[in-house]
Amino acid sequence: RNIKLVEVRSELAAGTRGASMGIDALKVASLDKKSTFFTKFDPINVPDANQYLWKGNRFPHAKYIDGVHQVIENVYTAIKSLRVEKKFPIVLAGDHSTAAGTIMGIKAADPEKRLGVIWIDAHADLHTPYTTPSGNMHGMPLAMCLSTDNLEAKVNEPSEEEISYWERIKNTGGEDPKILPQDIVFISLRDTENPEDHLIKKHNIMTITTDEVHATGVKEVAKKALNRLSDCEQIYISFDVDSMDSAISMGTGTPVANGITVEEAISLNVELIKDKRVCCWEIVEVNPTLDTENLMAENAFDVLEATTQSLVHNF
Ligand code: DIR
Ligand code: MN
Ligand code: MN
Ligand code: MN
Repeated sequence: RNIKLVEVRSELAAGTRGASMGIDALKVASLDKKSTFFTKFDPINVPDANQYLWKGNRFPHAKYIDGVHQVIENVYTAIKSLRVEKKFPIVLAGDHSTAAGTIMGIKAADPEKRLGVIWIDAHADLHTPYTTPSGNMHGMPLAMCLSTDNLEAKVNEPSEEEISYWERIKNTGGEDPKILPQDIVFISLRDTENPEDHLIKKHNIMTITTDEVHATGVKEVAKKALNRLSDCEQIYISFDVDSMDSAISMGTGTPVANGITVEEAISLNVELIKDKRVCCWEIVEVNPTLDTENLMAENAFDVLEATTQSLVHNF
């Protein structure tokens, strides 16, 4: 297929600084591994808004939401036009918030097609400014796409300005929700807060645990996830590197124990991307400033390279 590499160097929405360097750490990893991967693609760069970091944050329940809004609009525009041209975006991003722009762009290019999401992540990223424990907007992209405020589980009192930016973000690419909650599948989810659990329970969102991946194997898990999305005509896969176990993921902002292995991550993504409905794949949250060696990026690069190879070989 017609692959287009997309680079998004935003780190505004992560709680720890440094995720904007994740893409370059992946490139260093590819050189150390003597891979020609990055010579094969001519990437496009989506403008970030990391200059907002220097102005300081004035939004406690949605940090840097003015800049985050700008980057999501940029990603939305880039992904929409790639999808209109029937390109397959492989997105390399910093913090996970920008995945909302990716989803909104995919949806806007084919608004009549039902879009499923496979979210491989330790976290559910279902927070809103009304529920976030941290104010970090990388915990919010799926709520943006569901267009929910989750007021039933409200814990914060966001300001008028925070709400006004939040409304604008949710309405990027149109007011309707971009996805249905039943069209999300979580894999290796293991670090959620009560307001997220509320949504997962209320909408019966499928969650495949790490133990299930270990026990039944990657092929069964891939089949189960893809079957759940049998009514979807398009599928987007979002791979947050913190889905992998904290033993091999120090180089990410929020490592969590009991994650999948790098081998499982590779074969899972290789398997999933064989489904012809998959139209975009994204990898996020590598932060080399938190690593001693470039181990996180090296593991993440192996997933990126193997997944892309699977995509190329199966078409
Ligand atoms: C937590 C952590 N749920 C929060 N979220 C992370 O702050 O919203 N998402 N790390 O990737
Ligand atoms: Mn995430
Ligand atoms: Mn995560
Ligand atoms: Mn947490």
